[in-house]
Amino acid sequence: MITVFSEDHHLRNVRTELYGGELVSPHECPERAQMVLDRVRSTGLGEVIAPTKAGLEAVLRVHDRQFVEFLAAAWPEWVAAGHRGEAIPDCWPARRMSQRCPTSITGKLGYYAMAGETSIGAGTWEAAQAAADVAVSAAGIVSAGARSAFALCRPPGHHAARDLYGGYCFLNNAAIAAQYLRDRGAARVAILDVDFHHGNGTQDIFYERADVLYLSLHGDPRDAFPYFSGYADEVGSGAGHGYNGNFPLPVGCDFATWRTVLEEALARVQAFRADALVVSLGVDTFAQDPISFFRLQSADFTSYGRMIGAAALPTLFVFEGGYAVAEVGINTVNVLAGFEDA
Ligand code: FKS
Ligand code: ZN
Repeated sequence: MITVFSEDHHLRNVRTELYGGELVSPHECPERAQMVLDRVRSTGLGEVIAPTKAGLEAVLRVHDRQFVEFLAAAWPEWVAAGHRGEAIPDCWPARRMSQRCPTSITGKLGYYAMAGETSIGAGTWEAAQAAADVAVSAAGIVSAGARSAFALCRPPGHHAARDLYGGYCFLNNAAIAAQYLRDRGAARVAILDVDFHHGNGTQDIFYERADVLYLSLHGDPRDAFPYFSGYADEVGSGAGHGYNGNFPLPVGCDFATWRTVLEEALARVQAFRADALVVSLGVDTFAQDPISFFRLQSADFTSYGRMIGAAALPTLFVFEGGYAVAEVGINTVNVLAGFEDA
């Protein structure tokens, strides 16, 4: 399987994440991608190639232009406002407040953020663009006929909606890739989100559409980020009714339970008769993950990679979360190796 990777992910290297009332060193750090790349190489998964710089065309198929312009200008505007720290929102358009976008950069941050932990710094926008390029290039490989490809991108994407960033995400790499596959001729694309967290952004982007099926296994939003999305009764609306499937799972969920639910999700992918599958591949379901509460072991990642492989669809893996840095490469590549083994 070809891996697409850009060194430009290093440009996303902020110092702060708002966590537990403190500014901590971010869980979503450059070492994560390095660990996965090292494991891709040491296991001989396949060739590693750089993306082609695609520009914003594919991004704008999914994201609002004003949102993209906001992301591109956020750091310079924050610096110009004279702030010393990294850019973090501190006021949101909550219930019964105006939903107009302010002129002030602090106001804009609140307008476009779905969460407050994710600092913006120098290079954040450039890295987010590189991640989208990685996803688009990898989607191009699948749409050209490859059985699979791996988009090793960071920052991750599945919390980013048409006009929202947060949860470590800026551009929705998986959604951009899925739309790209649609635009290149796949009539039906399924997105299977196995990250521990619900991909609220991906759900939102495709919520009213029947051509892209979104299915997600994740920590129950009553207990887990993003808290306000991911309930089982969110099934899609309008033409998209029935084309969104959420499987919220409880604290301590082990592989025996998780794999049964994955079987159910894969059966829905088959019933949908998908032409291509995009997997939002986060490995924060791992028992030792520092911010999550499922109990998968490293060998379980190989097992479920085989299950995904057995679906026998052209498959694009898009890297998302996973914060047990020492094992993030092992667990991620276990999924890919299991897939190839199927
Ligand atoms: C819990 C705090 C949660 C934010 C967690 C973000 C998770 C990001 C992710 C992604 F794939 F996008 F990277 N803070 N008390 O893993 O879903
Ligand atoms: Zn996650």
